[in-house]
Amino acid sequence: MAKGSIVAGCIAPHPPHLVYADNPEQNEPVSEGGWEQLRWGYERLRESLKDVDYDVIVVMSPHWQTYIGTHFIGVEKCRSKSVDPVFPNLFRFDYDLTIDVDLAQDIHDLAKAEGMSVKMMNNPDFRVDYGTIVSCHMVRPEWDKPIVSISSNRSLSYYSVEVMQEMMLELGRSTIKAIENSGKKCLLLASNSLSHRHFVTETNPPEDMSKEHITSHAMHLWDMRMIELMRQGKSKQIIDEMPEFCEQAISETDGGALTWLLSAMGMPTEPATLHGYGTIIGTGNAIMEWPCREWSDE
Ligand code: 2X7
Ligand code: FE2
Repeated sequence: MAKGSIVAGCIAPHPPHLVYADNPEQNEPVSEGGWEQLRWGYERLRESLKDVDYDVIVVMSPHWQTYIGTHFIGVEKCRSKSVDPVFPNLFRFDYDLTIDVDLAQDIHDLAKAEGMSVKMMNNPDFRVDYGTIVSCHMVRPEWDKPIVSISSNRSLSYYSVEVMQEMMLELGRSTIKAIENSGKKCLLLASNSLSHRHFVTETNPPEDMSKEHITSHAMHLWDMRMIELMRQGKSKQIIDEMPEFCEQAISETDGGALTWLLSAMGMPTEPATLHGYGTIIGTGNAIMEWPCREWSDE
């Protein structure tokens, strides 16, 4: 069997506004559009992946928060309605998805063997979080690929950003080992915004783009700095600057997804492609792709 691989690693932000603005049939609320820069960015990412052959999407979301270890959905079929607890007016989405339980179990087992605290989530009534759903929907609206859904262990809240990063670096190494053993081609998604300071009131209508902008110049500077580091392939520097980024930009990378992604890809020095950047209720969001399939092994 050929070794499995990562075809691409992406940052795929998940504000429910993006699905709301796209008006897919699965979502109840109806909009007049909005957040086009980001939705056009997702279009460019989908175009880039159009002819890429892959078997499974592996996604980590900061909105499935677990406080004792990292959890993996271990139920093959998940079907329900997902309602965003903060934006029920924007996101009431009927989902019907398939989990690649074998790959989830393999990542779980390898991480466990490395001493990590991990758990398979076997509750058939579990409601999948909106971060996982929005990122997967925006990347692959056909819903024709199984996914591996990984929780965000809030080790930053419990311990520190350094502990969070050590754990996510290990989880990334276990993830790539499991993928290689599986023989599968995988698309990896870190489902998160960059700077994460948001407005506390909503405009009427929510898609009024005349009110949308970054919350502060400092947040803008942080977002641009991180995007430039990604575009220059400076993964190690991103890891080194993560403590300041999480603290000063209240970044949603605090959930560990970006650290996990960079580690699984082997800390790439190759440049990432920026497909789009935009703000949502003041938060900074970048759609990035590391096209690992184009890198040679030599
Ligand atoms: O989950 C989110 C987010 N990360 C950023 C902005 C708005 C809503 O939801
Ligand atoms: Fe979020």
